[in-house]
Parts: sequence; C-alpha cells; structure tokens
Amino acid sequence: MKRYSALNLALSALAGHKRWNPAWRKANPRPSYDVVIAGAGGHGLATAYYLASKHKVGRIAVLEKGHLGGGNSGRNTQVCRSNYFYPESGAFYEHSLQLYERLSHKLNFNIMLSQRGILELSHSLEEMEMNRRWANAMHMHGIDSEILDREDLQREVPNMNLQCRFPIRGGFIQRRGGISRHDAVVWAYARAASNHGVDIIEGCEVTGFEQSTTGITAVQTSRGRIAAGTVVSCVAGHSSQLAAMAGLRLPIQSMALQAMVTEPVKPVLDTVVASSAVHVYLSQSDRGEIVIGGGADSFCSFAQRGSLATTVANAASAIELFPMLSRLRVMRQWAGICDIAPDASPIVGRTPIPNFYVSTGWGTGGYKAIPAGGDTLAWSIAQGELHPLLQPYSLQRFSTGHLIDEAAAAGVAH
Ligand code: FAD
Ligand code: PYC
Repeated sequence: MKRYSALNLALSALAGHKRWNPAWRKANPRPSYDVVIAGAGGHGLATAYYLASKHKVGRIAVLEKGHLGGGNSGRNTQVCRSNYFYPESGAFYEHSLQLYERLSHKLNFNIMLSQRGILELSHSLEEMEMNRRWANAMHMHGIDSEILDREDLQREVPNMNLQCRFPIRGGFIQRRGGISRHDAVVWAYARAASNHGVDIIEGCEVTGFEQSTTGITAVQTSRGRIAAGTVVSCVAGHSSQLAAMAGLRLPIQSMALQAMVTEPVKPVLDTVVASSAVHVYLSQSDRGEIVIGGGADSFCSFAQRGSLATTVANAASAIELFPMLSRLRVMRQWAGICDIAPDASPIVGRTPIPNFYVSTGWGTGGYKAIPAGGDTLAWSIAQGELHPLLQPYSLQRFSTGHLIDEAAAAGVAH
C-alpha cells in the first residue's frame, strides 16, 4: 500500500497522478474463510480491520450486497460525540471518540474529524435541570461537558433564535464532539483492512446459512457457497432478516431515519446544535451545506426513503431555530434503515448459535461507535469472551432486564 504523504502526493503529481493504486483490492470469494462478515459498512470493515491487524486472524472476508459504504455508514449526518448519561454508554462512546481522535494518523487517511462541539439545548427549567444532571454525569465519568446559559449561547451561536417556540433557557456543550467525514471513515477502514489481507467482496449478498449441531458451517451468497468458521452480522437495518435466515429472532425494529442538506452557503454555523424539544439537529458541512436531521419515522419500514411528514417537520423545526435558513433551497433528502432495539442501545456479541455474532441495534447513532464497535467486537471474537465494554450490550440483557434506555440520547429523541 502506498502511504498517503505530502512527498508521495508531490511525486505522483510529477508522474501525472498515474501511480496511485486502488485504495482496496476488489476480491473474489474463496471457498472458505476463518471469519465471514456480512455487511461492508463501518462496523463490518472496522471489525475486519481490528481482527486482522490486532489479533492476526487470517482469512477474513467482508461480503457486501451492494457497494461498500452504501448503507447507513454513507448516509448519516456524521456526528461524533460521547455525551451520554449512563456510565456504560459513556465508557463505550468515549473509547470510540478517543479512537476517532487518533484514526487519521493510525489509518493514514484523513477522516476530517472536526471537533467543533455538540450543543444540546434546554427549552425549559425542567429540561435545564435534566441537562445539568446529564452534563454532571459526564463529568463524573471523566468526559468533558460545559453548561451554558442564554448569554453564552447568544455568543456561541449568534444566528440562533433564542425566542423560538419553547424559548431556549440554556444548554450544555461537549467541545470534543463534532463531525467527521463518513465516506472517509469507511474508505480508511476498507483500505487498511485490505492491506492486512482482508477480502472485501462487493456485489455479494448473503442469502442463507448452512448449519450443523455446532453452528453455522457455510454462508450461501449470490456468488456461491462460502464455508465459514465464524460468521458476523453487521448489516444494520437488515439484521432481523439476516438473523431469521439463521433461525433467530432479534429484538430489533427497522425504521427509516432521514436527513437533508441545503444549497451551500458561506460559514454560518460552527458547531453542531441539537434540540430535543424543537426536535431537530443541524450542522454545516465543509462544503457549506446546512445538514438537517430529526427523528426517525414513527413506523417500521424497509423503504429507504423517509416519509414526507418527517421531511416537512424537520424543515419546519430547522427554520424555527434558525429563521435565516428559510430562503435556502434543499438540495438533497435521503434516508437509511436503522436497527433499533427496545432500549435504543446496541446489541453486540454472541448469539445462541455459538459461532454467529451480531453487531446491531446501532440504530440512529452507530456512526460515532464504528471504531469502538469494531475494536471491541474483534477482541471478543479473538478472545472467545465478551470485551468488558460490550458486556452491558449482550442479548442477555433482554432476559435479565438490565436495559440501558438511550432513546432520548440519539441526536434527538426517537
Ligand atoms: P451500514 O453502514 O448500514 O452497513 C451495513 C451493510 O450491510 C450495508 O452496506 C448493506 O448493503 C449490507 N447488507 C445488508 N444486507 C446484506 C446481506 N444480506 N448480505 C450482504 N450485505 C448486506 N450515527 C451517528 O453516530 N451519528 C450521526 O450523525 C448519525 N446520523 C444518521 C443519519 C441518518 C440519516 C441515518 C440513516 C443514520 C445515522 N446514524 C448516525 C446511524 C449510523 O449511520 C449507523 O448506526 C451506522 O452507520 C451503522 O453502521 P453499520 O456498519 O452497522 O451499517
Ligand atoms: O447519535 O449523534 C447521534 C446522531 C446525530 C444524528 C443522528 N444520530
């Protein structure tokens, strides 16, 4: 793999940029692998990368039914943060944010992490009180957070309408939160995994499993049968369908979450702003577009569109907070199918089928989790036991009742 560096850029420029190799190999399926991962989104690719690089597992394939990063990992609004209330979530997402902070260097790929801060707004004294508890809980877990009053907010985000419906009382900010470039994260992991010998096979849909009494023995795909030692499902909104092929029923609902971007403008918003009461979050992309998102559709669906009612609600909420946006045209609107567990927390680890692992339930908030999700799942597969950070997130919590209710913490409440 040729390193990306100023020197190599200059030398390649002199050679007319004809010396660059593709970032990852286009592999064809082999008859068998030690580990087969379904889904080449961020979680599948990161798991493959850490398995190969840290744990020296050979013969890994990542099977993708469409193109790499064409699922939610290439459709999200790029928010990275660890501003969670519950200690389990704080520990897990803080690990992820710390990995993000070093990822460009580690993978030799600029993921454009911009720690511009994520601001959660409070619109009533009660919400201010809740957010104060939230910010204090983060402090107690060693995660940065700062409470802001109205005057602070006026200074921090001068274009915001503090007198909006549900007038703004204050808020809190995690300054290390922000955004990173989602395509770059996927491409960076794909390049690094491929460099460690992982076969990334696009246009290869998993269509079924062959099983014996010891577990899954082979994966049936649109490109033939592949024998597998261990199988990992990283297919996000299609997790319940894939699990059903193995005879399992997961506590997962699939719902569309949508977002939109306006035409680009000069810099007007230099932080991520989220409001649970007005029910919208916004940021400005490096290209100048205002990125707008809100809640998931309130019904289950595999239609990757997002409802018009939610599009209208998101646009109306954005204008409520930032009236100056009202004259901008919307350039694009899109959606992804999210895998949502009853407590809106992830489900990661072994299933009742001993060699079948799932990484699911990332729902509307799994982009920020990609580095830690991959790192801890790879550790769990290699060690044969659940990584300590993943222990709260096993399937068992639905029988023990130890749920971690994060439905109110995913950008906006869902
Ligand atoms: P994906 O990236 O969806 O990858 C799964 C892959 O599996 C897909 O490429 C799919 O084609 C493939 N696949 C499916 N079935 C099969 C099969 N049978 N065989 C082979 N391949 C298959 N999270 C945040 O943290 N911050 C955000 O700001 C944020 N914003 C979001 C905004 C939107 C509009 C959406 C939709 C999601 C958002 N999320 C956000 C959530 C985040 O994008 C996801 O949780 C995360 O990307 C999931 O990654 P993944 O690798 O599990 O899934
Ligand atoms: O989890 O941070 C998040 C998020 C932001 C937008 C959608 N999800």
